[in-house]
Amino acid sequence: MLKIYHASMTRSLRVIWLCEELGLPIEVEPISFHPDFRFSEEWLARNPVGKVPVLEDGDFSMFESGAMVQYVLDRYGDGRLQPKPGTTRHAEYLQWNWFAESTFCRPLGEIVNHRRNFDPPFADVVAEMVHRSEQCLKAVDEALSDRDYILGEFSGADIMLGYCFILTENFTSILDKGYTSANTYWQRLKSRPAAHVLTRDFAS
Ligand SMILES: N[C@@H](CCC(=O)N[C@@H](CS)C(=O)NCC(=O)O)C(=O)O
Repeated sequence: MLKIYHASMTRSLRVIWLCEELGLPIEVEPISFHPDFRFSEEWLARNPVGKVPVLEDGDFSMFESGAMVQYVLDRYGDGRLQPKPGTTRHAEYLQWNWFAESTFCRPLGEIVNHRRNFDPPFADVVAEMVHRSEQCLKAVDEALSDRDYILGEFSGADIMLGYCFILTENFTSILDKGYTSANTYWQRLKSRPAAHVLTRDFAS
């Protein structure tokens, strides 16, 4: 059975949500997000930079949430939730996956890190990262002007983007600045039956 090491509000939610969408059984192992644990020898052996999440499939262990989503889909998805590899549709799917983690989540992650590590956070840095996040939100909003999901039909790319919206909603107020298509999309994602796992408390 797939085992996902999970800390509240972290990118492990992507894998948990994906498995719920696919109806795959999964063991969720709640872990401490405290640096003492994340930089312990035990955790660094699983994630060499002390980050969350980690996925195990039997003896195999991996880090990087986007790679996990792709692995689960390729291995257990039976062609669901992603276009056929090698097609331009699949290229579009990859584009949004990478956009989600390396372009949209990047400034959002810096906002989170600054709030956690600096008291007070560097206001100019946070403002710049909010601005960068808003550029990404605008791009998603525009792409969604004629569709319900980022590729038209729901796919793994929506799960990748969905995590960006969790951070956007919790750590910025840019969703309040309009962006109707993006706001409607986020409500649509959250109302999917499988998305109940996003608010589940796995620690108890
Ligand atoms: N690209 C990585 C990012 C992992 C990441 O930044 N995880 C966050 C939690 S969602 C974390 O562990 N942050 C701690 C830190 O950066 O100090 C992935 O997708 O797994």
